[in-house]
Amino acid sequence: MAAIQSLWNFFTTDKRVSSHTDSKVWAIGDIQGCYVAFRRLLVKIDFDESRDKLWIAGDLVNRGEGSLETLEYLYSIRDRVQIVLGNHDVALLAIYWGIKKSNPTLDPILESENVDKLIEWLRVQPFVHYDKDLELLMVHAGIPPEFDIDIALKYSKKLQDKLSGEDAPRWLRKKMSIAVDADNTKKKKNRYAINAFTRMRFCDKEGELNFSQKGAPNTRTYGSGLFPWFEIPKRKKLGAKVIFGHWSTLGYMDSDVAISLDTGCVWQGKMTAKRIDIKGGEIVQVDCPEGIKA
Ligand SMILES: [Mn+2]
Repeated sequence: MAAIQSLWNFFTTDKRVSSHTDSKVWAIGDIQGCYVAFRRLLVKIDFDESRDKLWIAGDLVNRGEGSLETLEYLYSIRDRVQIVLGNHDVALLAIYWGIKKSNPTLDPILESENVDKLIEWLRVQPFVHYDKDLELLMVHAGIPPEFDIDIALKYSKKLQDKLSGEDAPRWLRKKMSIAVDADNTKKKKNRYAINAFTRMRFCDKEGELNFSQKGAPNTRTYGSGLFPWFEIPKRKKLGAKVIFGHWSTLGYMDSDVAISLDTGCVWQGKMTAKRIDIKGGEIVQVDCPEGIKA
């Protein structure tokens, strides 16, 4: 019996490990502190911390109960993780620097003995990540229609330098003192770039950001002249597919130009992982019962 049992173990548990000899890269959308679902998703994709890589499309924290645990875990495997900053991650920096008020899901981070270490890691992360070999760009919300890859990376670097620098608290306070929907017409400026990278959903046909709509694109939004940022007719050809999150009402989408990964985990939806190191990589999802009722 014991022999049969060990044979059974070999074909069940061990087989999974032995079949996983190649290094995989997975992209995951907004975690928003849904730590339990996140770890369950990593089990489901058989994530190997010593070999595989994760791309996380921003909004690591806030709203979900496990924001501190999420940040601590990602920090612990930081060599295997590529992240970009989302609006909630920038908000955490603003709270840490006393620019914004905290909330009960972020308080545990601020009260943690590791807070300085975690914030130092977070503040030096980029807004846009580009992998030439995979022909993929990752950003939290989107790439503005008039940006090509070089301009997007240039602005990502400028913003990253600002948040990494000594003057970061003062710089961010100034950026946050202006309403997000005010004065987004001054293109190719830092504020325009940070709003586009971290908050954009719709633009008009000229590519001006519009923050009045948060739902999925529908006949009404198209009828009022608004397009999802990735469908603006005159947008620059990037030569790379854009992986993004932020838009939970859009849900999972894989088009010629972009892959949308925020499937509303924190709103009791799903958390999605997409394998990106091969063409047509699989999609794996878990439910998120710990999320908030929308
Ligand atoms: Mn977001």
